[in-house]
Amino acid sequence: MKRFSMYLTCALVAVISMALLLPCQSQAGDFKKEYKMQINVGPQFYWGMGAQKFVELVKERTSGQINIKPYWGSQLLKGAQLKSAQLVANGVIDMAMESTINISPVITEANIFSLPFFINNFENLDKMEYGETGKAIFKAMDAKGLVGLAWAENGFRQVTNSKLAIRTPADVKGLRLRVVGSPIFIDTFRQLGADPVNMNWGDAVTAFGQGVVDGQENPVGVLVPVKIWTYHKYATFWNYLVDPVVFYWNKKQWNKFPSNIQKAIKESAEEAAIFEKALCRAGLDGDKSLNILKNKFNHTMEFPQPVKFMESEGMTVTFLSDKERQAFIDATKPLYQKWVPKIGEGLYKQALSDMAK
Ligand code: X2X
Repeated sequence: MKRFSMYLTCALVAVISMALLLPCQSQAGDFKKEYKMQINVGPQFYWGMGAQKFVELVKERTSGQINIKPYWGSQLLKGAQLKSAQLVANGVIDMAMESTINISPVITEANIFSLPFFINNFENLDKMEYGETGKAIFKAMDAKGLVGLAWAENGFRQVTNSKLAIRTPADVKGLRLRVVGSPIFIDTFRQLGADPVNMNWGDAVTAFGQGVVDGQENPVGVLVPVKIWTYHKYATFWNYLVDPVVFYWNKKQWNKFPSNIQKAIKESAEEAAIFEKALCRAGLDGDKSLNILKNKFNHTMEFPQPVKFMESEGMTVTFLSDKERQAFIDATKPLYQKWVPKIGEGLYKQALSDMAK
């Protein structure tokens, strides 16, 4: 009798353990049924379209063995976008496709892209990402338990507001602007005399609608899908800084993947990144990105000329002259004293040397 109840207990334990394990293990036993992907925006954004492309490519190239599910709008973080790297590093979330701004609380080096008026154009950005700077940032990520896979993009961030066409630092004074809760953004806008309000993206759009803030800053890949003209009449294209988007995976989990799976996922990330970058740059770099989309991905942009499109929706789009831009450069220069040491003098020099190549 005693032995029988022991068998029964063992059998029960076995059945319960299997029931607990089954939902997350595949038939092969090696892979999860679903890998969770963190992403701060929704599928309608260019960044979201890139995530979608990645998921499809991975599925195809791993013959359905790796299934990634995007959790849009930072659902897994209850909207707290700045926690993405922390939760992927500790394995609560498997992987992410996230902005360098959103990983900056864990990867301080990622603030190199947020130094105001440091990187002026796509060419400089590419030189950094594909050069030593990109490698150094992936190394810093690795040390925190994150494997960087590829560089995608959110884009050069432009400022929009409902009050006036910004041309000078004086125009920004007193403006209540929504920014991401990353300290370098608060510092930059305080330095300019604005009144920055830190808010998660998930709350920001509601805040625009209610007029709680006068303005915000984001790249066209966000401005167009969110129909920013519904809230703000003025946009100033000042390319003041850029946020790349990085595909990254929890390191412990990554290291357990067989090398053919690693290769398939990495190549998918690289290809999705090319697609997504082209979406974000379309109409901003002559025909270059539009041609990549057409020839390589057979994709036609709904709005191939984002600036013209914003104007056709009633926005006043202002481009700064070199002299006007210089006034902003001068006004924000003191921030370098505080932020370059935090980012790392070495990385800063590395970035300058990449850009000079
Ligand atoms: O929060 C933002 O402004 C956004 C959507 O651009 C990022 O996730 C950095």
